[in-house]
Amino acid sequence: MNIVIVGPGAIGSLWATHLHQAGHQVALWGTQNATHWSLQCDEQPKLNFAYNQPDTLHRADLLLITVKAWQVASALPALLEQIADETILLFMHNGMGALEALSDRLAPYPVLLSTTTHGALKPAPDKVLHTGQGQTQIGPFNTPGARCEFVCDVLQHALPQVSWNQHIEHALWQKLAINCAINPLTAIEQISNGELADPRYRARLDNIIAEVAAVMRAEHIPVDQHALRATVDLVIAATARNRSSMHQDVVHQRQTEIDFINGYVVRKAQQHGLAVPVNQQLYQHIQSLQQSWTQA
Ligand code: KPL
Repeated sequence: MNIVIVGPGAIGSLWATHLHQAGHQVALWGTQNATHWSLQCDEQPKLNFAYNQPDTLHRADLLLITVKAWQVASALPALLEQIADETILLFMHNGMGALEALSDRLAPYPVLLSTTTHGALKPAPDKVLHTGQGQTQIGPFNTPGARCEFVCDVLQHALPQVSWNQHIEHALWQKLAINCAINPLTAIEQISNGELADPRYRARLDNIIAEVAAVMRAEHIPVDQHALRATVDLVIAATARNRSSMHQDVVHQRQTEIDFINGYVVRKAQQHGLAVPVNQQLYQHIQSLQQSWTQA
């Protein structure tokens, strides 16, 4: 397939190298001023990719869009102008709600959503490290997307395990709950994921998950609150030495994904008349941190 990776950060670069190795024609689309880009995954040979070449968009069968949730709305219009109506759009990012305001514009295209637990790190612009084996789920955002289950096999062949989930929003909510619990707390406290196992964080983690579970129930998303809470502890243990993406964003004073993580929960809670004070407080804390950098 002709595949363009839009926003080749750590996860995008990981998929770029694996899809290339699986025999696909892969190109990159990003913010650098370049026409070619090379990438090396772990100790594999360096691979060369076309970069920001409009003809790669014109003939793309699949766009794998790995920009952050808050970048989707600004990146998408220019891309849509350059692709064919049959081009499949597959989004892979933390958080939810990035496509809500765009669903009319996306209606003609087959659109897929995904969530992955692979770990990746980009220590240099041309280097990506696969730091943890994970799993990927993909599923449809709209009716044309529901006919694209074969994309699951394409991805599975390149970087297993990949499964098709007809109700991908269920998996996205599960991941959202995990991010609501781990990301803002690690960012505010400036701690690694593993430090959240300290008993002093237990009550706050319990409350975050109880609030998210209440919103999930209101949204008719199946949820077992105790299992979800246990999953958060498993992720904390499995990623103990990692710094969460929001912690890293805060350290580097970069815009975070808070609007699409706890912010999304707060907006959904408001729609259902639910109070989510702990998520609201975390949302406001990260927002005020962000504002302090832009005002400085
Ligand atoms: O997705 C993550 C993130 O950092 O954004 C977790 C699961 C918390 C791992 O660090």
